[in-house]
Amino acid sequence: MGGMSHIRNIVILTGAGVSAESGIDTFRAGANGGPSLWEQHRVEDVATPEAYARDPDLVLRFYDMRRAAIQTKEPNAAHLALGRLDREWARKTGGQVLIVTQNVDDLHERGGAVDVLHMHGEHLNAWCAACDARHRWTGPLIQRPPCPACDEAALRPDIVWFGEMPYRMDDIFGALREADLFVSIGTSGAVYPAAGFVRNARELGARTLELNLERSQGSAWFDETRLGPASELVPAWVDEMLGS
Ligand code: BJW
Repeated sequence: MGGMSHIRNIVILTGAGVSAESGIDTFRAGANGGPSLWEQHRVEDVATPEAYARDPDLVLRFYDMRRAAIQTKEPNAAHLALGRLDREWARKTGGQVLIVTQNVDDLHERGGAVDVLHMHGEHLNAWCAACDARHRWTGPLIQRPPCPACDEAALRPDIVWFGEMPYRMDDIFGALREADLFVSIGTSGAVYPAAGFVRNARELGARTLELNLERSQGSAWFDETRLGPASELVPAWVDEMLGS
């Protein structure tokens, strides 16, 4: 990429493709993003407030299973490279890196990243619908444990479902306004508002780069696209950025 020396502030958007090589399934399979199935249910039918109201046991069972599964997974070379960039970029350039992830696993943190914004929530949090408290939570929720703060049995996964407002949108747009470079890694561009960030970033004057196994739905909005597995593309790009 030319003009690298002008780049100070970087916003990185990550999606399920970054964690795929750690053994965590992506949401949409195939080139045109057909939905993946879980026990005959599309993710669009489990990850909604309506599904939770209709059949809470089904939804809690789904998230209990996935909360347990991520704790058996390890960060891969892409997470480790992004962690290195996050720790070293400010010292090297005086600029800032913000990792905005749609992922609800904790592999960026375990890969050494410091500044991670989880716009779709986190598997390892429970949120109390009665008192609004959040608690780090590694065990199951299906037995309706009481909230440690208010004692109500109203804990739900701290996950942003379809129709709910993603977290910290003001912080994300603040960072996009300051960004010189926007990089999208391993996301299909199927889910809004994240899918629109490339357009927003571009209109706000940032260069835009996509790293993905195959082109995303918003691919035409990127100045540059590199195709391949994240575990190879991301370390190579981070080496370029850090000049190492
Ligand atoms: C690799 C790789 C490798 C594989 N290396 N790459 C009509 C039009 C526009 C919007 C809407 C609409 N109808 C409804 C909406 C809104 C809706 C939406 O977008 N729906 C779409 C289905 C159309 N969005 C919402 O409801 C959001 N809220 C909202 O909009 O509030 C109002 C609002 C508006 C404006 C501003 C602010 C607020 C909430 C969305 C919540 C999403 N939640 C989920 C589930 C939670 C997590 C969980 O249950 O575990 O989040 S859905 C699911 O999709 C998950 C993901 O974060 C998200 C994105 O998926 P992602 O990460 O892109 O994964 P995949 O599987 O789609 O793609 C994987 C990619 O990796 C592919 O590209 C592969 O090529 C690649 N890959 N292996 C590199 N080794």
